[in-house]
Amino acid sequence: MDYKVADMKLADFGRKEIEIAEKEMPGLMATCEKYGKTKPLKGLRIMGSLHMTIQTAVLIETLVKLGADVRWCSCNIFSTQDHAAAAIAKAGVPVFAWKGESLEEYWDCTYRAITWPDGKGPDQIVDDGGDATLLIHRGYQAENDASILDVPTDNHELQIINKLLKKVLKKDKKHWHNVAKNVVGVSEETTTGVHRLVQMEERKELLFQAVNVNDSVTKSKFDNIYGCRHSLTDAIKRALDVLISGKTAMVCGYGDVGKGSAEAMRNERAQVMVSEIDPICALQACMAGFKVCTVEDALPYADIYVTTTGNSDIITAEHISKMKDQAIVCNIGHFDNEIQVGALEKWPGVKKEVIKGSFCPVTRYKFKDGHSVYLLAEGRLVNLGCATGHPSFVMSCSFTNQTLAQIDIAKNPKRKVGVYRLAKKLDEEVAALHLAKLGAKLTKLSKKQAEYIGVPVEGPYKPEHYRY
Ligand code: NAD
Ligand code: 3DD
Repeated sequence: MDYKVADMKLADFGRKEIEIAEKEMPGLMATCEKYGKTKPLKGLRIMGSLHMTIQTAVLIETLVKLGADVRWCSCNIFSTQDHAAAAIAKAGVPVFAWKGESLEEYWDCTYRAITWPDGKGPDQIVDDGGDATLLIHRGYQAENDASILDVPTDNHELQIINKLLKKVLKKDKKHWHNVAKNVVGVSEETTTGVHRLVQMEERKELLFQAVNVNDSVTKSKFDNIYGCRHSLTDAIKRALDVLISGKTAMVCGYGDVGKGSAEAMRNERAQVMVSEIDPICALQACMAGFKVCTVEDALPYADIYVTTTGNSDIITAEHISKMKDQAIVCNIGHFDNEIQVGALEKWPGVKKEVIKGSFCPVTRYKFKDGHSVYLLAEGRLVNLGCATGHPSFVMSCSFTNQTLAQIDIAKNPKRKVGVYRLAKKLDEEVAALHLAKLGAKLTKLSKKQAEYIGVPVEGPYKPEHYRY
């Protein structure tokens, strides 16, 4: 079977929820309407490594309607919604994803999704966090110098990737060179994945063009802010049914995700503190009424900690050892290195107890002094590990950008290797596609007014560098 999911019996339920989601995703529906006949992705092999949720299922079926030959895996071991995966498998799209994958299974799923039955790879990639892009690039580097796979590392995930690549290398010493040669480009969904791409470009390692979807305004200023504003507290409540009102929350980072997360906690009437490194974001947090301090300052007070930085070691094992009894720690950043889970597991005398399994991971750590702290989703992004992520409407904005990015790559196959963004006009079009659903009515700009402010009557209405 060219798929691997948890339970095909969930397919009908998944289909029902996909149909409901479609009503909330006007941007994707309009894109199917606009391009369904011309099929700009016709015959293109598109592999996706992006949380296998109901909303992603609608994205997948949009890509298929535009003519693509799609294979899919998730980009996180806890984020798959099994009924969505089952519905996609039943629709005939090869998908390799289930909630609660081991890391070995996760990377095996990524390899299976990126490899067509004829042994070849994709023409284009939809990536979220860059794991698919990483597998190709590390495989390519290993074919140039296999010794990189033997460099000692205490990074368990890297050991798993190295082991997988050794297996592939044994079968075909040029596999990844051939795969990379055929990849026209990748569209990257999230902030951390874009950081990885920019670093690869700076190191002159990037092997194909990339479209930065995250920095479309209608992605990061919607998904990252309003999506997290919706899904963060959903996850905390599902995990522990804890009252948030009146509690003290420490939100680490006040970027797009931090802004949405801090607002979410304030909407629940928590007392919200924020940590930041960037003086501008810190000042923004002050202006929004949040107390800006360090994690250390918060330890005697905070009941709930949320990391949102995309950085590493934000909450250390030592921090956790000094937290209040019954404190809750979670991360909503892309990777699981914002909280030092490994060091926490090894903390002298700490006792670990699993409260809930992979359907909504909750783990309790009891310290020698008697205090206990709860860790949600094993430090992985909590909104997809302990809940269902962002709602369909906001994901429609993100995924309309993803679809436009895939069309953009298909239209520019010879574009120089580099990291690109979609035109601002497209950003405005994505926004416009979502207004009617909310009953919003745009004001028409007259020719005279357009001349007065120096913009085209039909837009774009802001300069390229405008910060919303
Ligand atoms: P961003 O760059 O806008 O914000 C990150 C903020 O963290 C910045 O303001 C930065 O100054 C701050 N920061 C960095 N190091 C810090 C430190 N040591 N202490 C305090 N603050 C620090 O990025 P973003 O778009 O908000 O994304 C943040 C993370 O969330 C990324 O990993 C992104 O991929 C991920 N993300 C997750 C979801 C989700 O649904 N879970 C959605 C979108 C993005
Ligand atoms: N992400 C959050 N909710 C999601 C959902 N319901 N389906 C798919 C992905 C979802 C993660 C996105 O916000 C991704 O764009 C990111 O991490 O930036």
